[in-house]
Amino acid sequence: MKQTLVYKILAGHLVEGKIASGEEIGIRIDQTLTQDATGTTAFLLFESMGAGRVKTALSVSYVDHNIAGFGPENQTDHIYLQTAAAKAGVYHSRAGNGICHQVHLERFAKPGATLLGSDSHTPTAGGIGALSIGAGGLDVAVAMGGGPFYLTCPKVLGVKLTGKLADWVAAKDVIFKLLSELSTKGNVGWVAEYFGEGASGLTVPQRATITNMGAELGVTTSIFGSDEQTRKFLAAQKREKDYQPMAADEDAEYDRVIEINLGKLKPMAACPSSPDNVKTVAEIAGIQTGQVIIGSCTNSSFSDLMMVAKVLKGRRINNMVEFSIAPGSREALNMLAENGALSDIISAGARVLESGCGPCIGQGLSPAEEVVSLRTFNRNFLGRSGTPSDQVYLVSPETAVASVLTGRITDPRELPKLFGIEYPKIEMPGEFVINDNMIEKPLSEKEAAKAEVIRGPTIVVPEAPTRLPDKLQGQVLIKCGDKITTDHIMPAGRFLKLRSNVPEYAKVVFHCFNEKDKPTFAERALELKKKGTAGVIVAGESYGQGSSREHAALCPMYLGVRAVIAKSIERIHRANLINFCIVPIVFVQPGDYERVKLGDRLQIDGLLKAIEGSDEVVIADKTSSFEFSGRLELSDRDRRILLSAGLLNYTRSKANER
Ligand code: MIC
Ligand code: SF4
Repeated sequence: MKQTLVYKILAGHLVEGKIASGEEIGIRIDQTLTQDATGTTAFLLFESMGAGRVKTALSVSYVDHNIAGFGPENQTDHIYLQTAAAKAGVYHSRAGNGICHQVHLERFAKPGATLLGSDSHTPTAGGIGALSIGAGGLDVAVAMGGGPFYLTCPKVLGVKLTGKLADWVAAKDVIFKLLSELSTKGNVGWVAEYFGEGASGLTVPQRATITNMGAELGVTTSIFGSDEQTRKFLAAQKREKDYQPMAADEDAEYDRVIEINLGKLKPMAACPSSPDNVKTVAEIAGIQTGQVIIGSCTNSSFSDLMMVAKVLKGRRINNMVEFSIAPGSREALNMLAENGALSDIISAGARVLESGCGPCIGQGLSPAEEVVSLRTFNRNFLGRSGTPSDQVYLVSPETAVASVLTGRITDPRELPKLFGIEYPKIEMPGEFVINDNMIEKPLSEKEAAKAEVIRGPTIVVPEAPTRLPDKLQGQVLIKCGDKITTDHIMPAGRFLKLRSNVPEYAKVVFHCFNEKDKPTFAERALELKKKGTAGVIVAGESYGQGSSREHAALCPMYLGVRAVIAKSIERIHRANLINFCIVPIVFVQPGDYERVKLGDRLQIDGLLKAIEGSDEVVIADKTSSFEFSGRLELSDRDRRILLSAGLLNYTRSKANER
């Protein structure tokens, strides 16, 4: 059969199962990446598995999220990660060296390789032809120890690109187009594979913008083939040896094909507060903006920033706009500094931030209450900026720079008319300026044996889950609606520094739903836990969308939550729930969602038996006196993990068997 590129790479890495959509498969992982906000837990769990040295071809630990250093927690994490990585045989990219996905694309990602990362935007590396998947830290820790990664063999969506982007229309507009058609819901179990002559015309950084934001569709990953563009990029990064051409077979069969004519696209924006709330920029043009930020792992490459510098050269930003740039990597920042473009950006009035996630994850630059903020990021969930009622629009760098000059949302195609600016075509540099001196090499096995791992006092080893009872007696602690993101469940922003301390971080579970002068979710949950009653979360469609943060399972688990009953649950979050022994249950009749009320006492008899071999459980609502059915969408492995009290225990018991 003619194969898609995704299936070729999966088949080449298959260790368990068979390649057919819907089947559970285990694949060998070549590379892993962790970042600091998920990485401390990943490394603590890796250490507690007793795995010693990593068994992958390459593992890299990045520090990019928690770098502002308000209080001792951030640097304590960095020191721990640096020493733990060195001992475990892992490369370590230090704070300031850049955002994990950007740096990985530049320095490490390889066409045809598998990459598992503890961050949902790991598919950025799909821009170079790597099969790259985001997962929870514990799954990554297991892969670091040489274990396979298990996933449902996906369906493949072919995205056929034709034509060529017009001037001022960007790669970001391609993914906006797709988000406007497919939305952020209902794409679980799919991957997006891009092909066609339009795809061949896109550079690797452009492709990476598209695969990065595929995360917002909720697909398992997104990928482009590896071709002449890929070779050129790798050669310019002095890594041509990593190049190999990769493509789907001609006439490969896709489960669905969508065609996008690049030539017909217009500048677009994701309006507040969801990445799929897409409109054309022309439709929203004229809205006053008070903040513009260019950065994040989606749109902060050297080429993006060069375009911005060329537009700004000799000009001044609008006096009512606060403008910042956060280059994605130190490589990009350094090159802008060397060629003078940074000076053009600074002279125009930009504030230059560190190379890191920064405002994308609410680390500073929260807008004022009424201010419209334009960002080249990938997520605009309400409150993620740090301002609870924020109005964040996601745009391309082209739209951002046009708007920073006018102070209003501006279609960049107006720039020639408004300011006489011609579209600056940015050629990919023939050679990037390479400087890896902020990437620490791991210690040799001999040196590592003697090396100490420094774990400071703000790092607390997370508690392991306990076994599930056969008769689950619980109470509904919260009833939420559709599209609850992991940002709702576990806020980042000013709480991000608590990632290495679950008892502290757990205090802010569902923080955005807590009401003044009323007990918080955490207080109510702990009260129940003391009485031996399980906490239950009830939710609508697409529960747990967004990030890979396993704290959205780990912290509720710590508070005594044992089940989530929702209309649907997103892939990474669902896996995290199982890994931390919380049972994911899907309403068989979506109408039952309406009947279950906050505070209802629920009972499931024979839960363990059901997990062992059934696809359904019967849930008795003791308060409202009715029963309803819940679906258990579990693979055999999921069942074994739940019955072993979570992935860590399961991995340990498998190791003991061996
Ligand atoms: C995000 O963009 O939400 C993050 C912060 O990068 C997360 C990871 C995390 O919460 O640490 C992600 O995308 O997985
Ligand atoms: Fe960092 Fe934002 Fe990218 Fe997440 S989406 S990795 S917070 S830059």
